[in-house]
Amino acid sequence: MEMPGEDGYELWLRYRKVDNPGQLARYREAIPNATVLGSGATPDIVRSELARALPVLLDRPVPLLDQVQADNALVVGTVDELAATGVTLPQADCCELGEEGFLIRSHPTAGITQTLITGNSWPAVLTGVFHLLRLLQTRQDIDGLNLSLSPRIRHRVLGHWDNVDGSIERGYAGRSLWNWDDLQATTGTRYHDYARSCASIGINGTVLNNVNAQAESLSTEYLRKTAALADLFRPYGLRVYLAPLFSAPVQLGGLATSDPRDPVVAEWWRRKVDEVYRLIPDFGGFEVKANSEGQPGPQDVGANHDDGANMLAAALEPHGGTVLWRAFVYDVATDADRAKCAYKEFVPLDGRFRPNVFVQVKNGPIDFQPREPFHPLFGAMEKTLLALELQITQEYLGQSMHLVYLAPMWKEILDSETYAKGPGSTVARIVEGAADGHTASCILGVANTGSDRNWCGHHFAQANWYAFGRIAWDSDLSAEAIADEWVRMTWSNDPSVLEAIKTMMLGSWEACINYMTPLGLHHIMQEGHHYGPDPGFNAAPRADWNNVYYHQADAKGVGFDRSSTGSDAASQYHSPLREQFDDIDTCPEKLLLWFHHAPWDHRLRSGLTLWEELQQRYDAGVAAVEEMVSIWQGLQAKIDPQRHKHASKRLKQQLENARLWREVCVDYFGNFAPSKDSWRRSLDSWSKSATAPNRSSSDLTTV
Ligand code: GCV
Repeated sequence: MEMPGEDGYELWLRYRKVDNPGQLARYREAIPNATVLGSGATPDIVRSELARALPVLLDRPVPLLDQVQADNALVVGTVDELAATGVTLPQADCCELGEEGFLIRSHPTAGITQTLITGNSWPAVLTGVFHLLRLLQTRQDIDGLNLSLSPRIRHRVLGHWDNVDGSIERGYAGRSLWNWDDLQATTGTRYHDYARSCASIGINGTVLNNVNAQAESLSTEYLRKTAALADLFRPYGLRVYLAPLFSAPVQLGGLATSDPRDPVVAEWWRRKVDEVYRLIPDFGGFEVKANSEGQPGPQDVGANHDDGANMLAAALEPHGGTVLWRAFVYDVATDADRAKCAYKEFVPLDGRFRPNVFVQVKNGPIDFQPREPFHPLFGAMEKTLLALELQITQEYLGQSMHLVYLAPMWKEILDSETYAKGPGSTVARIVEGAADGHTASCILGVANTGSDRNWCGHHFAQANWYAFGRIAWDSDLSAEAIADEWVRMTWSNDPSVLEAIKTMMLGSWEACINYMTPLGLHHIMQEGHHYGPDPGFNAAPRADWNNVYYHQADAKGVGFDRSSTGSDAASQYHSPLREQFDDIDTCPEKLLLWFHHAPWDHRLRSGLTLWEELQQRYDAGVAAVEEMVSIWQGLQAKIDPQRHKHASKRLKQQLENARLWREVCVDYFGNFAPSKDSWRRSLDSWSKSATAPNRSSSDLTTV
């Protein structure tokens, strides 16, 4: 019998009957009923989630009891509420949880074993409830549970690049989720489902608007709309943030300047922030893009980043708000190598930011490329709070057309040794604050959500939203473990489906690198929309917007020389990395062309020359996508037809694109390489049907 079609709306919160009879019996025995203590919006959300999930998972009614009785099986409440029923947990256990951690514990009492879910706040308890449901969804053993889980990063934020007109910058899944036109009137289910999904993976903040900001986001009219969303999101533990336009005092306030050193400007912001907090008492703060890609900022009036960030921070500080000041700057006057600019601008400011300012740094020094080394600011500003910015939306990685599971990339970054304080000072430990003794910490992911029914355009792009939340909560989780959870929850617990999909996902990032930008190549996508290949692009108004700037291919070789014979960006890293990156023989091959202009006949560890290896990588990338297509075809009978067909179409498109990337890049670089013949050998076997993608990114949301 054919399975009913599914549209992907449920995401990973896809509750289905536990199919293994033994496990089902065990779960039924453990959870014959549930009791949610307390009253209020969040306890009600917990009740409704349990009422939605348990009867389906256990395939029978699971009464939600009002009262605490001796035979309560699953008891959910805060530490204080549990204590009021006579269940007192050791003080040390409760303190350890902090405000957001939760505890799930099997608790033998009066002849039965209860399962307790508790925490010091209701949002923490809600996260715990989702965790227990995840254990059921992924068919884990729930006997003798004793889990105490707390996040190591305090602010775990989604950044939406959504404009007030409903469009999304770098959005590939339809229009904005926020319907600004009738926000106050509407309390749509979709808002709740968004917040619910965030809560289920521990995301606790959301920046509602684009960092390429519009002044009107701070107008009273929009603040009221923002407050309506904040009210909806609050019970889910989700705080809203905004991205203000730095020159709003001029645009919105009618002042003559937005100079942060001017007391009139500071006062304007203080009043504006007070207004925000009157409407949204738990407002998270501001994410600011200043003096970057044409956005206004303090440097326009001769002030600097610290002046701007601190002025906003002073206004937010009495209310407990935070500034996320982005370090995505690359003024050519700072350095001719774009990769060096942020470090040169920000390192001299270390120690000058107020305690509620994060300098928010992208994972790599250019711009969310398929692979970059970690940003050298990590490990270079020990007196400053550094937030890590990741991009969930796949701007440079095939957008919502390509299946690319990003957790392995994020893990590579987080696990990178910076050597700032010797071994162990990884990017993760710096972001968590542990390496430098900071107690505040923040990670932000640029969201990939939109109005498409399946939220993310590609069913598999949902995995990246999920993985962001899980990694933000616990950066020690492996990409494989997260994929395992997500596949079980989203697709199936059938071992053959699970293993097949995990194989596709876990190889997909390296495949994408190989068919787009192997060996450290970067930024050779088509101009503007960044979708397909265009390594020869050389018509931009500034050098570092041209693709030829990034690969520098010539008769001698290819790659950007960032060693000491070139821009010396390698020296922005700590020893021993700087020496390792500096030397072509010790530089990791995955970053070879990032740091070196390598000769075409340079020998790689495989024994191949650079030119041969480059072609081999392009071939490997295409072959990996062919394999993904074939694995997915093999799953047809085991996946619902609607989602299978949707993903099939996109995988075919991905294969076509991968072949095109190979053809265009090998052809282009072949013009510089010593012998074209060596690659022509494989040309005949390539698909000739591929055509250059000639579409705007908005066309990409439909298959
Ligand atoms: C929001 C890249 C993107 C821009 C984005 C910018 C940023 O340059 O292409 O769309 O703007 O990064 O992160 O500010």
